Amino acid sequence: MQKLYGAPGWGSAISEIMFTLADEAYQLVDVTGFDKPGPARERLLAVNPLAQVPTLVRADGSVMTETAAIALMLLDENPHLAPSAGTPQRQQFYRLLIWLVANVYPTLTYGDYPARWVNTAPEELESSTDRYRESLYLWLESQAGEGPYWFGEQVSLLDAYFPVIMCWRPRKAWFEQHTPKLVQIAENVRGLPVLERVVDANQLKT
Ligand SMILES: N[C@@H](CCC(=O)N[C@@H](CS)C(=O)NCC(=O)O)C(=O)O
Repeated sequence: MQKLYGAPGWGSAISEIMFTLADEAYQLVDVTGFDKPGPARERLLAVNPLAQVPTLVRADGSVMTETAAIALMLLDENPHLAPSAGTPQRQQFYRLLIWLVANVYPTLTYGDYPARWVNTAPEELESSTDRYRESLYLWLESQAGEGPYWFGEQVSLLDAYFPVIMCWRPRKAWFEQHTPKLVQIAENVRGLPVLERVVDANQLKT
């Protein structure tokens, strides 16, 4: 069976939601603590030189990373998990999927570990990336529709991001104040009965 390297509540939770929506089995390899030196990091480094989660090792031994790439891979076999090809909504699906990983995720790459990237004033890098991320989420909120999911009644793989990012900085109180539509989508996704196990295992009920 394919193995998903991850840690509860981390980016691997996004992939867990995607796999569960797609009804595709995986075995979780818990590498909690992988962002510090130690056996968990060594285990992850053996399959991904970036030492990031999610990292997926497919049944044939090939390695797959990147939440957006995993989403597109799953979409091949599960076309119902995105708006139909050729529609304006499908174009937005592609756009926002890549937008999230190209813009929001790097703020975490640099902001979560500022001392990795600068020798002086790492706290400035942390706070500037935090502020930038907030501005990104405000824009995303301005693009959101009325729900219940991002593409209305249709649950898509894009929805997998919302319950997880709500648990990260700028955290729940900020999201509730500034991005109520994103909060509502996250809540609706969390409430899908099929996701109950994954939501609990990743402690996504903030
Ligand atoms: N672009 C990647 C980003 C993955 C990523 O940065 N994951 C975080 C955890 S949420 C991580 O592994 N951080 C540790 C690090 O960057 O050293 C994706 O979309 O999967």
